[in-house]
Amino acid sequence: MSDSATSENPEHGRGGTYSVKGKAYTRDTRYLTTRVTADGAEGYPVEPGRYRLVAARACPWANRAIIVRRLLGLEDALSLGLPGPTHDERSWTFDLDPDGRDPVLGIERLQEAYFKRDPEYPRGITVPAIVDTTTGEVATNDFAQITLDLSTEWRAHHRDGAPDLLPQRRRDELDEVNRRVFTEVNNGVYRCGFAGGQQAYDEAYERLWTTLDWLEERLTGQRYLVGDTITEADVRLFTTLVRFDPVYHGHFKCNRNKLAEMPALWGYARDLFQTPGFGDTVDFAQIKSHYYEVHRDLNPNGIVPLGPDLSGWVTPHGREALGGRPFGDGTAPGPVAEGERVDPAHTPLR
Ligand SMILES: N[C@@H](CCC(=O)N[C@@H](CS)C(=O)NCC(=O)O)C(=O)O
Repeated sequence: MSDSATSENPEHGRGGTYSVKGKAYTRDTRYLTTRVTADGAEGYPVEPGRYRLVAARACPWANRAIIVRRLLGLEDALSLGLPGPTHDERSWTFDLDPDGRDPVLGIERLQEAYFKRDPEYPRGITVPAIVDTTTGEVATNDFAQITLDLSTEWRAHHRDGAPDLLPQRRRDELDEVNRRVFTEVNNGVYRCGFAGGQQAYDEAYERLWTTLDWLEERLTGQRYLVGDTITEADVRLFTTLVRFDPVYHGHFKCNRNKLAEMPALWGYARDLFQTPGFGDTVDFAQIKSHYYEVHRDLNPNGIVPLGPDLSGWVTPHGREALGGRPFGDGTAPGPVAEGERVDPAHTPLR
């Protein structure tokens, strides 16, 4: 199954993050699939300054887009709107912005941009979403396609030295790894967390750990997931790994091991975390606040745990010994753009 496949599963609700008693969790993968493309064939031509990426730091799917935008140096071409970490059943809100409004879109709730696109929009008001600032409407919320298009359709606006996150000669392997990582890991942790019964949970847990063991083995001998440079596959795995011990291990019951007990995966995750463009997008406080406060069906009193200790994220990982060229023929991104820095109290990076 493609990770942007259409599904007509009647159990899908708004956004898809909920459990149904006795049932396996299924993700709603019906999106606004119009794309922002260089030729504008779908009504949304790439134009620097025209679109706003709305991407909560808390959300793993949105975090992908924030990382790719930064690695490719698209900050000036595509602005970034950051809703706060929590949302109610109606929508994500811009509660971190002055007056509770996104300074570019002028809206309080992301829902307003979805309703501009379709006043009857029936599904989840999800991040990431790319909003057309000329109309105020959501152009796309197809998270899997968004990052691929940032690499390909937005190429003319990449920074000098932007890495090739989708190397053509490795494309088949990349797609295969991405497919497995999506179904078994990115979505696999949700399948554990939102399982509606013991059997569904047991099956989800087995599937998750089968693939985490496969990844542990694969990453023991190689620095990155596909080839010897950072690719889209690393971005996709990283956003799940960085949430693993703070959230998925406890809240989603993915608790055979902590990430920190898987030597290759832990080294790999720390290596990426310490690479410009990865850890500097991660806000651990917002991540914890989102999951523990929003999923009241799993955590009725909304208590946000104080742990775990995050200091390990900045310890030496030794992965350089495996070789690899992080940015291939490109270069690391420069400092984080003004106004986009993660609150220093929410990260161990200094
Ligand atoms: N919509 C996509 C990915 C994006 C997504 O789920 N984002 C979550 C936050 S991590 C969201 O916006 N949820 C709001 C909702 O479900 O109403 C999916 O469910 O596969």
